[in-house]
Amino acid sequence: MSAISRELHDDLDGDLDAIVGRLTTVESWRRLTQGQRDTILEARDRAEIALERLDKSSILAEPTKPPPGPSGEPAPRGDLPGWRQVFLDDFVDGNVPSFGTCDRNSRICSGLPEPYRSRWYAYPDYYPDTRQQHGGDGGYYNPAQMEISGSCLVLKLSRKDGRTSGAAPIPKLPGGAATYGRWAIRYRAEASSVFKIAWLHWRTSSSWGEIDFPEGDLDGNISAFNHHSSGQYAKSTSVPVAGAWHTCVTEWKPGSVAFFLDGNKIGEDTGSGVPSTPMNWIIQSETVLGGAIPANEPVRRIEIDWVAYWVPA
Ligand SMILES: [Ca+2]
Repeated sequence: MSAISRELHDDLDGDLDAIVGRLTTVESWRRLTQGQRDTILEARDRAEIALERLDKSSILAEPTKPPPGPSGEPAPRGDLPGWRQVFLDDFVDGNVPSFGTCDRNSRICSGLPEPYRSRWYAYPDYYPDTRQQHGGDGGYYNPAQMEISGSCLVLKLSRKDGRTSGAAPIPKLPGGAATYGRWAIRYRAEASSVFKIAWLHWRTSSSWGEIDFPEGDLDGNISAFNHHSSGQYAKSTSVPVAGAWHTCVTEWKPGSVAFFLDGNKIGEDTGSGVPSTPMNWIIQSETVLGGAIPANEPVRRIEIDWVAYWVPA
């Protein structure tokens, strides 16, 4: 039973008791004719039957649990010990065919209606990806090729005539860049030798640093990194990036960055390179960095079933 329906039901029930109780006090009752008494008792019986029906009706039925979503693992709702959830998108607020064009100043994507508009921004289509910046043969992020459908955010990566269309959605997390946090994402990717994911947190301070997880080519394995100005922490796995649903969680606390893959801790950096200044989260998906790649590659999809974020409690 929903809270509102329960409240309505209890109000009706309470009113009925009060009315009948008041009318049937000895003094009031005495003043009534037998006909008036019969009318009141019949009205009470009818109201009781109506309440009983209301109890059994679908209006007051227990709300059905949200479906688990395409990945079979429902979005994590609520706080956890030590963490307060401040962002969750399960992509169940309607389908969106395209993010459209994204404006770097307003951080608004033209194709996104609310509530997604307030939750998401993405790199605009003139932002070069990492390979384009270094070798000139990568491509650009293309928000027009992102959609929301089937309870997922879908990134459609493609390559045509030597130019990649990647995707870099950015959740608009309450509070913006933050120091410490817990980020979780559930995704499935199609394999490809042309694209990679480097879903990362980057430092907003002048001191360079990046936490990347999950990172890997779409035909490679999942790795985790904490890069910083004096070195890096790296952890590789034998779990392929593509082909199956995975849940990746990054927990960043004072003196520790821990990485969890499908519920198992795969690594933790407790070294001096653990950052202590604010970071932003970008779901950066782009051209692989190494090796020769074909000029054309058909669309490879990355489905993201849900995204969640917690701040320290
Ligand atoms: Ca979903």
